Amino acid sequence: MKIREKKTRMMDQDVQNAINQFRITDDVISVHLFGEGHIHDTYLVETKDHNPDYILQKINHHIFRDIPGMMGNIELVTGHLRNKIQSIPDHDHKNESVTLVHTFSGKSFYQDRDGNFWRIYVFIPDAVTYQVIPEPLLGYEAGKAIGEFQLMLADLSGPLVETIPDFHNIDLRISQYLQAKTFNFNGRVRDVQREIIFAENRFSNMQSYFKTLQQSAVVRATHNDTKLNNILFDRQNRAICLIDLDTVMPGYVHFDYGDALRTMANTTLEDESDLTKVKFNLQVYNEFTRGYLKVASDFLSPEEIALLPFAPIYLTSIIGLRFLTDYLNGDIYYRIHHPEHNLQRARVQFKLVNEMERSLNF
Ligand code: ADP
Ligand code: GN1
Ligand code: MG
Repeated sequence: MKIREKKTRMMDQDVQNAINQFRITDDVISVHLFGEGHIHDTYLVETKDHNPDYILQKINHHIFRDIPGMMGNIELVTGHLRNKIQSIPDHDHKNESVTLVHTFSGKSFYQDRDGNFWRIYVFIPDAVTYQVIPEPLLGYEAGKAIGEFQLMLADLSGPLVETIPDFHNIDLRISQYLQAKTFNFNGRVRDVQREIIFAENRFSNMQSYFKTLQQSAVVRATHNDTKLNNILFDRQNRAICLIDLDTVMPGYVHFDYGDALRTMANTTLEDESDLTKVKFNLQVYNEFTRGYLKVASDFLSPEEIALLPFAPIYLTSIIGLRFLTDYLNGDIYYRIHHPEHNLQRARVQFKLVNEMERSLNF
């Protein structure tokens, strides 16, 4: 691969060096920051013929502590998904999986001299991601896609590493929150009294729900980060695939179902500043559930199905609590674009929880 000098003159040396490690045969013509993820530095790498383009990511290794383990998971999962998809009779481009590009030494990631980790995926062209759902039927498509993802992984050969241990365990999230509240970085605690009361009032319900999941639900290979912008859609709004496979690990289907609805059944953005716009969209909830159960009712146990209704409240509350904790910690986890960003995100989640509780009768 040759990087054309003129157009890439301004390219960061580290980015250029990272790209050079991977098996890319076409000339790179431009590299720029891309997407709306909160965790990694993501770049679109365009090549001369766009056949293909690539997604380069500097992986956040403060959050993901076991990069070889995580990349091993992703290799296992993407290989398995590709085999499954290819075995579907007359499959079209509608069903895809992300594809990793390997380094010249055959690895799925590259670690540079500063200790940073990089990886490259083939860019899936003509795909759209949404921050807010454009129409309720997209919920149906997304529900089916998440059900199919779980179904395809049901016979995964080999165990998955827990890339972030206890990711959706409320006990862990409460203890991290309490630590942040006690430390009280920048004295922010006094500004968030209402949010503190709202969250703490829900702790015991969330803890009992999590305990019930541990007692009655099946541990499966789940995605664990099924927010709307982690699904690619085609121009006809059919789901192409789930992306962001970093948190694919053992979990409960309730995490995927709940996190999807946290974003899809919200009538507005995750960080909307006008809280009056935050409403729970019951039609999307119904469409999503219909699509999900169309696939998942074949493999879920009756106990698992019975535990689905509280999952959107659990996930929205836990993500709200994590945003609040990060605000109290002085914004060390999620990428923010202004000083109150995490607080704004937390407030949206809590408002949505309120709306969900009313609509779903909890
Ligand atoms: P983060 O963990 O930071 O959210 P993601 O892996 O979700 O990072 O990637 C960020 C964004 O990059 C996605 O929301 C999507 O828009 C885009 N993206 C990631 N992988 C691909 C891909 N293979 N093809 C097309 N777009 C992609
Ligand atoms: C992060 O990686 P991204 O931006 O898709 C986070 C999720 C949160 C989400 C909130 C590894 O997801 O758990 O639900 O932000 N991912 C990680 O938008 O913490
Ligand atoms: Mg993402």
